[in-house]
Amino acid sequence: MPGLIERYQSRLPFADGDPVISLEEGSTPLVFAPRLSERVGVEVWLKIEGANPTGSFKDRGMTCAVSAAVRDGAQAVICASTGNTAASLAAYAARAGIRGVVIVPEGKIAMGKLAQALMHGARVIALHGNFDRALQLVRELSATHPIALVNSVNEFRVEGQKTAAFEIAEELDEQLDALCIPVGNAGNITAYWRGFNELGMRPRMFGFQAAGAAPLVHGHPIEQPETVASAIRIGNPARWEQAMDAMTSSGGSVNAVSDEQILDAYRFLAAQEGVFCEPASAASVAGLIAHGAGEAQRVACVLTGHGLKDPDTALQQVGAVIPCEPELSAIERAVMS
Ligand code: AN7
Repeated sequence: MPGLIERYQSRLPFADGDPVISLEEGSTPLVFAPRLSERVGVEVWLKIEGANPTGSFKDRGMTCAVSAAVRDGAQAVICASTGNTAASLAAYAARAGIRGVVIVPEGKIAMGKLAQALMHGARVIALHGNFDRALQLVRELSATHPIALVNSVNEFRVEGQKTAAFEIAEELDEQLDALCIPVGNAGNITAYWRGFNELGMRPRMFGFQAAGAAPLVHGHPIEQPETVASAIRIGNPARWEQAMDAMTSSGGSVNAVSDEQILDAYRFLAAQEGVFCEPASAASVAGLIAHGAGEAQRVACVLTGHGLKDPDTALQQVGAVIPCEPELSAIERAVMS
């Protein structure tokens, strides 16, 4: 499959001959979820964004943001991140042969994402502060230094991420009643809404935030957001108004889900659907289970990142392995009991 700039060039702000930094992102599976559909009583499809090259939806935005940065002559790119943007930036900067710098909240990003950022050769800076403070600082820094900011405040990120809506539309023949999606910094819900609008579609947009990090639900920024879903541990989303507009003008809503509900959906998807996503991604399904999706009959849930990103949380949720002596009788007992 071609990368998404190539696949959707006529709908993206790129011209023939522009540099394209791609890892063949996009074209991710949209998988029917029979057990989840039965549980909630509507037809549910899962958009598996963990199948992107670095394991999250961020690659859609990053191919565009880094390609544009290279086109504009940037020698370095920077972001604040709860982890996935950092991993994606690092990979695309490596691919482009430019410097990558990421600022992450110290001790608060999942192990897989940290490993990715470091392996791809980015400079990883651990801030004694949260994501919101990190974003504030990189905005100030990039305003006065020749370093391109590729958080989703960057328009190219939203442009790239809207292509996921195009893919869902193609696969479902534009027949979709509602979209369930986790909301952190609110770039992705903004992007999906833009994508659907460009096709003349108006599915209800249901955004879900972790209860301890739910500024849009409470209507004010949260000073110290907390949740097991570290990717969406964000208290002051950059695209606040656009996200609210997507939800209200589509007839959707924003709701909170507890960590317990998130983890229940996380385990359910892995054990009952064979789909391993990260905790933040499971917020979309937790929200559908807890709050429903209005009158919708056909729903898509966006699973934004791969479960392997966060092995620590996974291992805390499951039983222990079974130790065994290397003898047939022992293995018989272990397997059959
Ligand atoms: C798995 O990486 O903000 O509402 O810095 O990694 O567009 O922010 C990640 C966000 C959902 C929320 N699911 O999307 C970052 C970062 C996963 C994520 C979100 C994120 P937005």
